[in-house]
Amino acid sequence: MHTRDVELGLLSVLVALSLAASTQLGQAVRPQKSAEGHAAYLPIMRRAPGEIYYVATTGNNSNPGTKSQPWRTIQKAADTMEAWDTCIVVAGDYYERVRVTRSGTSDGPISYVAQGAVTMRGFTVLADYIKLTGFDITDTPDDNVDGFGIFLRGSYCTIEANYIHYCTRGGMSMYVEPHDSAAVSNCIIRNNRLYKNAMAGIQVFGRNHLVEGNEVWGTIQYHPNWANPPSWADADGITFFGTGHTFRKNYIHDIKYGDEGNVNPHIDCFQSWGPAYGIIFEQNLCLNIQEQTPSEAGQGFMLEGVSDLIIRNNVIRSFRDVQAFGSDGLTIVNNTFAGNLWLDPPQQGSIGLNSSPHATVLNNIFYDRPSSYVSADSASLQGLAVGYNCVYRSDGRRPAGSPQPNDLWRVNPLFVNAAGGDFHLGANSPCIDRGTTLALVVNDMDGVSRPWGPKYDIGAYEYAGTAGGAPNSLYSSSTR
Ligand SMILES: [Ca+2]
Ligand SMILES: [Ca+2]
Repeated sequence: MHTRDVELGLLSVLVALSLAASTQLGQAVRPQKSAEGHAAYLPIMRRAPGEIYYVATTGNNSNPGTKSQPWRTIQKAADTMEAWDTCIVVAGDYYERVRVTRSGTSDGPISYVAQGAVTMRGFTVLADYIKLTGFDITDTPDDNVDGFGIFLRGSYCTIEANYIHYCTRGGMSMYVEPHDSAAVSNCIIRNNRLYKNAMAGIQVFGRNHLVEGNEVWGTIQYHPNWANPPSWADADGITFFGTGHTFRKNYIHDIKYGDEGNVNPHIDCFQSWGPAYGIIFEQNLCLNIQEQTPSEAGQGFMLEGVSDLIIRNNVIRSFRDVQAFGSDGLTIVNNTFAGNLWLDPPQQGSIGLNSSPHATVLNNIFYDRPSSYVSADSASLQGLAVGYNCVYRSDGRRPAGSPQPNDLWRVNPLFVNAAGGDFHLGANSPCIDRGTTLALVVNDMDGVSRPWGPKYDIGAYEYAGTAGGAPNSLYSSSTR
C-alpha cells in the first residue's frame, strides 16, 4: 500500500506537469501503448504523459476537445480517452451521469479533473485505473447502481476531493459479489465529503482499499426520490465488507435522529454484517453521542460476522462504542471512548462482545461511560485479553462493572479540555506512561510516535510535551 502511494504520488506529479503542456506537445510525444518496457519512456513522459482534453458547457462534441474547442459532455471524454489521458472539466452544471468503461493502465491512469465548481449527476465506473477528482455530485436517479454518487466496480482507482450530497442510494458504493472479490481492489478513497446521502456515506467492498480523510455527515435512511426502499435501510457513516482495507482519519458526525427520512436509522459510524476480515481502523473521529430511545442509540462500531479487525488510535463518542455479534479476533487498543452520563440508564457495555471470542481491549480510555466498559458473554470470554484501561466518570460515581488487571480505575485522565472535545492528555495526566507496549501500535491519533518517553500512554493520544497537545486540525467541520 505504501509503495503504491508513492507511485500514485508520482503519477499525480506527472499529471500536474502535463497540465502545463500544450495538447500539441502531448500528441507529439505520446508514449506507445505497446508491451515494451515503459522505463525507456520516462524522460519523455515527464513532459507529457498523455492527451489533455477539455469539456465545457459552451463546447460541442464535434469539436476536437482542445482548450479552445472543448467538448460538451464528460461522457464524450469517457468514450474517447485512453490510458494516460486526462480531461479537464471546466466549471459549470453538466447534469449528466457518466458511465466509464475504458480503463487506464498501471502506469497511465485515465483522469477526470473538475476545474472549479463542476456539478453533475455522478459516475458509474466499470473500469480500472481511473481517477476522479473534485466533482460536485448530486441529484442521482432512482436506480440501484446509478443512484449512488459514485458507483465503482474496478481496481486501482483514486476517488479524491469530491463533494457528494443528497444522492438517492448513497454517497459511494464499491459493491461486488462475493463481498471480498479481488475484482474491486486497491483503490484510494480520499478527502471526499459526503453529506445527506441515503443509507451510508461510503459502502466499501472488495480488497485492499485505503479510505482516508473523508468526511461523512447527515446520512438519511430514506431519500424522498427512492420509490421503493427496503425495510432494512439504516443511516450510517461507512459500511464495510471484504478484506485488507485501511480506514484512516475519517470524520463521521451529525447523522441525526429526527432528520428527514430517519425513522429508525440505527446510526453507526462504522457497520458491517460480514464477511469482513483483516481490516484496520485508525485515527478516525466518530461523533455519534445521541439517543432516540434507550435501545436505539448512536454507536461507534456495529459488527456482525467479522474477524481480525484492528481498531487503534481512534476517538469515539457514542452511546455504545463497539457492539460485536458472532465475530472473532477484535483488537481494540489505544482508543479514547468518551460518552456522556445523561445516557443513563445503560444498555450493554461500552464494548459489548456477544459470541465474539479472542478480543483484545488494552490501553483505552473509557470516559463518562455509564455502562460497564467491557461486557462479554461466556463464549466471548475465550481468549479475552483486557486491562491497562483508564475508566472514569466525571460525576465521581463508581463505574459499572469491575476493574481489570492494571486498569486505572476511577482515575481522572485529566484531558486538556474534555468539555470542549479535546481529549489530548494534559501534562499531569495519570495515563502518561501507564499503558502496555503493543507492537501493532506505532503512533497515535495525531501520528506522534509511540512510545514518547519511557512507556506507552493510555488513550488515543500519546503525550509528547510541547511537541504535542495541539487540537487536531484534521477534523474541521464542514460549512456545507
Ligand atoms: Ca446501522
Ligand atoms: Ca509515553
